[in-house]
Amino acid sequence: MKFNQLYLFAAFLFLVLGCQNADQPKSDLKLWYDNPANASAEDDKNGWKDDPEWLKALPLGNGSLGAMVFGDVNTERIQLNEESMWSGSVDDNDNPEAREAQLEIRRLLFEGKYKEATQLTNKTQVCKGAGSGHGNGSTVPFGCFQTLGDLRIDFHNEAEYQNYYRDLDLNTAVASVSYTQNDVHFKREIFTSYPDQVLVARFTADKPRQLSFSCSLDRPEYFSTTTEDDQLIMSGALVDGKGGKNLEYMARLKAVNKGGELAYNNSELIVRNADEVILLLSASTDYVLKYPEYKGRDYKSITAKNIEKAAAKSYKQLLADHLTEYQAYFSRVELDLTPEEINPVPTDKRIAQFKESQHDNHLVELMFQYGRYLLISSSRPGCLPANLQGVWANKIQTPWNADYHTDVNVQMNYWPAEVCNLSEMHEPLFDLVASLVEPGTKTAQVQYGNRGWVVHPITNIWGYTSPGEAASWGMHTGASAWIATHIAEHYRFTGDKEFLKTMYPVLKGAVAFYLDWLVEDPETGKLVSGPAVSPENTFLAPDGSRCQISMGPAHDQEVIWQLFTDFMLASDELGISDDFVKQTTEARANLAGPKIGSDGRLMEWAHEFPEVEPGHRHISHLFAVHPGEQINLQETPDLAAAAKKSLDYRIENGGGHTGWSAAWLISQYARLGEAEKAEHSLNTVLAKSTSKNLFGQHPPFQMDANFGTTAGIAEMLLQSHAGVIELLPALPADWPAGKVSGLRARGGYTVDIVWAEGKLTSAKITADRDGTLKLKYKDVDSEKDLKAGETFHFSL
Ligand code: FUC
Repeated sequence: MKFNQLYLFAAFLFLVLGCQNADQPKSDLKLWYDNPANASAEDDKNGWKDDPEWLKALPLGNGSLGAMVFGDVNTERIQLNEESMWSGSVDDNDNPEAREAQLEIRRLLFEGKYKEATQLTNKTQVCKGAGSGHGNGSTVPFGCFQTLGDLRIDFHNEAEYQNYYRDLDLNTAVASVSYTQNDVHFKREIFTSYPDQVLVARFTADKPRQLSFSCSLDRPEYFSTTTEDDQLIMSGALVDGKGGKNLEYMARLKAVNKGGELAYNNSELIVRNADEVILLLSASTDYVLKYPEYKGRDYKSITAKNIEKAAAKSYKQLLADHLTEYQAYFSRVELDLTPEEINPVPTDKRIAQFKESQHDNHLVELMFQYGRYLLISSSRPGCLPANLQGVWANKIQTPWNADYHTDVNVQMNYWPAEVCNLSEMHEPLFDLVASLVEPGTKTAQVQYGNRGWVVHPITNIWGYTSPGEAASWGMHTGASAWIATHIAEHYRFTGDKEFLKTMYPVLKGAVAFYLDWLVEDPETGKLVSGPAVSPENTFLAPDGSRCQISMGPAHDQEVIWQLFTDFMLASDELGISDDFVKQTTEARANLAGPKIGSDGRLMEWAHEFPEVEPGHRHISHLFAVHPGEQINLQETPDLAAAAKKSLDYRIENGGGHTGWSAAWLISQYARLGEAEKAEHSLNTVLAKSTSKNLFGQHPPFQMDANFGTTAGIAEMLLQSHAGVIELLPALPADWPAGKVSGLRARGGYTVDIVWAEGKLTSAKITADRDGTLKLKYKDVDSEKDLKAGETFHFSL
């Protein structure tokens, strides 16, 4: 095609695309759509059934306030959440019977009587009472994280509309909606502000006096609305699971208009003929993360003050303060995986196309940054940690109560925090862990007569630390060790000694429990944990019965090894070398370690049992590969090879079939240097476990897949768990050229990497503090002493 023809064609293309909609995405870090989510669709009453329209809505969050924007035209729905909207209450589920039966169970297990031991464990070791209600705990004391309610906006207008567009811009954390109706161009911009603790929604039109609508607030149960001081107020109390009420909550809505009039009645805020309207919403509850009351927050005045303060600011100021705070976190990391043109189709169509193409590197960039966005939006300092659904849920009964599952799920939520340069977002997890020490100490004492504190596979905002209500999953005794390993991880990245000093007693308490819990295996003389499960997995005992309980499952052995290792590091860093540290060091040396089975795979249990479900979603015996450090290519190549065999076998038998499980495989294969297999697992998440709004799918919706995917992509580009910083350890052929900046490495380094034709071209490593940088790229190793703030430029 000659130049002028080419030129004419390009001009024609620009015209077509350009005039389609002035609001088309300028950068590729946007989720965008050319159709709304249907705001009038009813949510399914079944808590476990996803609502397709809700999974098209776009999430906003400031750590405590969550919102899902449907972007519909004639009626808008903004589904609301507040992080502490939990039914339930503090309850005592510790089982004093457990202690007595423990010796007998251990005797049965060491004699190989697994069926009898599992039966006795189900009889004596599980929690007293309803526990989590088998994941349906909204009406039992365990409770359930649930919707705050809905802000519904009715424009009382059924006219046709054109030029529809909506998006969520990850660079600004602002959702927008725009369309033309009756020759008027309408726009909405919505964000949740952390500095001002409000949701802000601005409505504009390109002609005066065009904005007329009514707003209402409601939720499925236990609410009333009133009007006070020109605010629409929804409030109420949730059930305590014991026949009464417990948590109290309030949401306040205020409108600030330019032109037109406002009116209020007890159930509505009405806007007539305005030029511009700003809606401000604040919400809070009486919840406080403090054992044993967990109450006392003055939510009425907090919400009133938030509204008052926000109403005194202009929209411009509200937005500016929000951007300053949000972008300070988000803009730290950039990822560019391809020079290719962005695929100019709406996000829901891109995901559908990916199922076929299995190739869209910009979509991988978007997913990577989306995980960072969701963590910032659901886990700000001073807030509760991200739960199974982050901070977003539209039901009263949410799957698994949207609680904090500590047998992989909440840990996965925080795998991106450090490496993806969002260390502050880790803090809510440490607040939760620290708050579990008191109730966990009681559980350790009552259930087992042990020192220290313990948590099992589930917890909630009411300090639940007892086992679950069924042995098959409820007897995960490695949970507190696993969750406590986040403490030293935070320290390895930040070097924050004050943090380490503050959390040392928490770490020590976790160690104390296991020093009392571990017993010598009469066969090997090694220390083993049990009665315990390999999370939620079942084996066939020699008598053919299906069992879960054993002594020394690999998972427990590995998380306890990591906990002891972390405690020894913390003690060393703080200059503590007392008897307790000595005991811990000896105990670690005497722990039963990872073993390779006769088929060359890493053994999941202390004995080689046939698996009931060879493709099980949990890969708990591979904790030592990731997120642990006990097994790695550098120091334990044989165990690493066995681990790879276990992974391949799991997948050959259907493993990785839940979003989080496939996401974990990305990091596992990356740690084993298997780039193509890591990318294959990534593609599996994108193709099979990703909703139209890019929310992860278990199914149902579960957010850990988002966080696990973001962490997995980082793990393919940078690793630092084995004492060296490894550049591009698992770079797939599909990412031949690219760059990443702002990733973090243990030892306190910020790392930028550029590559082309599948090879490293350069790297920049900046040190937070004085130290010796150990760097590795393929078989090139280098070492360099760096001063705090100094940057090392590495190239081949
Ligand atoms: C564990 C997992 C399930 C689910 C639940 C929230 O029980 O085994 O797959 O993710 O947590």
